[in-house]
Amino acid sequence: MMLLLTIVSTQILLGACDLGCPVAFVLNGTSCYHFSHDQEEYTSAMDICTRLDSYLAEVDSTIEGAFLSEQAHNNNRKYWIGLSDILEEGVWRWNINGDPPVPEVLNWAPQEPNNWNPGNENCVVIKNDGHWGDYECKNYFQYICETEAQPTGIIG
Ligand SMILES: [Ca+2]
Ligand SMILES: [Ca+2]
Ligand SMILES: [Ca+2]
Repeated sequence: MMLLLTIVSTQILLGACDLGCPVAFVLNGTSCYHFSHDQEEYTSAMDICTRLDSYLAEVDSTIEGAFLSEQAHNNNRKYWIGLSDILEEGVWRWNINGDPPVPEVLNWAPQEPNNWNPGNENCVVIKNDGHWGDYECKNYFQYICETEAQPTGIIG
């Protein structure tokens, strides 16, 4: 009886650890990601992520950053992420919470961020090669929405 209880509770614990994602999102770690096919201006991409109960991706760790960069590289696309210096030039903050990025996740390409002519590059993409660059927010790029993965229930 004791053994049976142990097995059952173990299964419940394991089951509770199974994480799932909404349709059109892929699971990596504890987050779900939607890699868009359409191209949008930055603010439109933000709005679309919000409508999908998500937000433009926030890179919290080097592991997460490496995953997103790998996807951009594999797909050979540029993707907006949720980092900008819209509020204060040169001060990079995540949209979702206003926090600055932790230094170890920064993956700027050489010469970036450069706020290039006309000095109005305030939004960040992960480029095809996986490095980050600042671009004008009115550019049309694909984008990555992120949301927390949710437990799928006690039956894995
Ligand atoms: Ca994240
Ligand atoms: Ca800027
Ligand atoms: Ca730039």
